[in-house]
Amino acid sequence: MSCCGPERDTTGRRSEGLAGADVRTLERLAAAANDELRMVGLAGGTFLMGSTDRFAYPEDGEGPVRQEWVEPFAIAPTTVTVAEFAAFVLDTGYRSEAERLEDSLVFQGLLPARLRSGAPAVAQAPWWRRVEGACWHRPEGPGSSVESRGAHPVTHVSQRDAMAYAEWVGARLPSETEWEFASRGGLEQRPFPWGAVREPDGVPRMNTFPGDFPDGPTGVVGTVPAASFAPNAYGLYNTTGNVWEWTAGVFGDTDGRPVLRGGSYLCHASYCRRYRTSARIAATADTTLGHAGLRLALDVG
Ligand SMILES: [Ca+2]
Repeated sequence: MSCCGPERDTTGRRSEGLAGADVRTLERLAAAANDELRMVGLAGGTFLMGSTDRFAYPEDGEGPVRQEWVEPFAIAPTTVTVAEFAAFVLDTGYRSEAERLEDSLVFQGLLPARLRSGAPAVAQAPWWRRVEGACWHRPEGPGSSVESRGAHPVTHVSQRDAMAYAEWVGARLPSETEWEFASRGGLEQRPFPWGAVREPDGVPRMNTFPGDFPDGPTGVVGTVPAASFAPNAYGLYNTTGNVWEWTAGVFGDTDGRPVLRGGSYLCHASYCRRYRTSARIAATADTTLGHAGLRLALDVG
């Protein structure tokens, strides 16, 4: 288990549904969502995938560096937003995995004290709490709301939820190779989508954890709008930081769990350097997390 990706414990859960959702808020968000599929077309080609530099985690399978080929494809400039996911759910009645299984994993620093004390910690990553009722429209559990977060990435979606959304749209998840090709933005063997330096001129280029992880944040912790910060040279926003992104890839030859890429608002230089173009984690397809969402891809030609 990775520090960033605890997984679902699936013993004895029932399903419930959209009960308790603030449907009017979701309708308002959905009405404001983009209803056209925005995609960036990429020509594909060869590139050097992976990393063995000093930032890389060999145990994650970031290396070896190898030449890979990608066919032309298209990928979304941003992750899917809360508003876009709301449109999907209202159109289809889709019940997300976190709603069916009745809980999801939330970073403890986002929880009010009354919820934090009652939410079990994940053994190997105790800053993650299993919160009953947490889901994409209640990201911090009962009493929380996405009212002001329509433009933020949807979170608490499993890979299955991500695939269901993609199917509704007529798109798909990117392969891991496509994701990395797109995140690198044409740069060769650079850890960040903009280059070699994490914060050029001391200015943050992505949404990561501010201050000391996990208990000493010096700023706001959590998602920011999906189109925050400058995009990379291909026009993609927030591939690194903000939320992890489900891909269609699997972690390894003997580990069939799906791969997530890009790191999140919980990454921090002092603790977890997985906010890089080559970083990867795995989680079971039914895992839902408060720092994981999705980005769509599409075949072209
Ligand atoms: Ca990301």
